[in-house]
Amino acid sequence: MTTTWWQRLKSGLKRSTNQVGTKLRDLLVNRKLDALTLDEIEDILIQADLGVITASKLRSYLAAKKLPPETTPDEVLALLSECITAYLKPVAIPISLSKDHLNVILMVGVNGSGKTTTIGKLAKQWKDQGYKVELAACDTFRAAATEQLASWAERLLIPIHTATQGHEASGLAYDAIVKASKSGAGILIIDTAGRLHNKTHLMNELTKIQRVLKKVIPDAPHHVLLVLDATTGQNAIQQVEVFKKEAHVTGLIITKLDGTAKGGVVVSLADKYTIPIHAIGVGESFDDLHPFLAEDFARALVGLEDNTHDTA
Ligand SMILES: Nc1nc2c(ncn2[C@@H]2O[C@H](COP(=O)(O)OP(=O)(O)O)[C@@H](O)[C@H]2O)c(=O)[nH]1
Ligand SMILES: [Mg+2]
Repeated sequence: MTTTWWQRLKSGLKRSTNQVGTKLRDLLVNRKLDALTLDEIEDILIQADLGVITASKLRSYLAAKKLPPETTPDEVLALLSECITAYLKPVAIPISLSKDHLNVILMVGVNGSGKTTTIGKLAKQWKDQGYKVELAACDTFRAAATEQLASWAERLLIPIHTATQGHEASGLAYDAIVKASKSGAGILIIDTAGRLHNKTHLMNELTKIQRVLKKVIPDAPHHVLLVLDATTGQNAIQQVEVFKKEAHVTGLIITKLDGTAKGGVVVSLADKYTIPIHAIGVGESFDDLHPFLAEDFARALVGLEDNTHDTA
């Protein structure tokens, strides 16, 4: 199982690994770790979207090591991955769920970031763990959005709360939480719209949804998960800024790491914010969402083999 994940992660991160690990390895062959080489390492890290500040910290970390000339590329990459792991570890936190009450999960993020797909993946995992999962299609702006979520519900044989197109999202959220409470559901996952071009309207809608949820369960939503598309690279930082301020984000899920060389943005997010990174998406199928594991991610990113599991 873990081996399978490591292989999936490695192949999912292939483009980012080429951008970071392969380039660094090529650079480091027969090179001293002098100021020029350190500059070039920093440049490669910036190109892979680790961000200027994080890349500069990693450069300083390596410089402070004063590595002897015989240091091998593998040793340098191992040091880098240890430093990256240290940045990732404090935020690599699984989603906490209670078995004692209804867990209300609000999904937010811009259009196309992967909210609806991620809901399908989470619902499948949680259903498999024995939770009674229900969905609420609160992206009522587009009829297609409801259909997309409904098709996940159908495949998973789980209840879904829907409304007609244009219906007020917060009204549906209220009905859904009332019904889910009555039905004895363990988890209610609420999908939302993501029209960031109308930011004020979107943020008002998200605020209103959170307000009506609290009328029924005062500490709901228990999680506000911001879904970020890794292919947008450093733009993800701007999205965190907006949603963190307005939507009280409690955790991040980063999708589409399989489709980008910009996977370094995950390190940048971990370094800049204390917001937990719960899970990452490395593909479109049910199994392509996995808890975010700091060391695995760091080692895959710099192109090292897994040193904690037995890989053939
Ligand atoms: N390759 C890849 N595609 C993904 C991933 N997550 C979502 N997608 C795709 O991204 C597109 C937009 O996803 P969707 O869930 O509709 O985004 P939403 O607008 O935020 O609800 C769809 O084509 C998904 O299949 C992922 O981890 N990897
Ligand atoms: Mg959607």
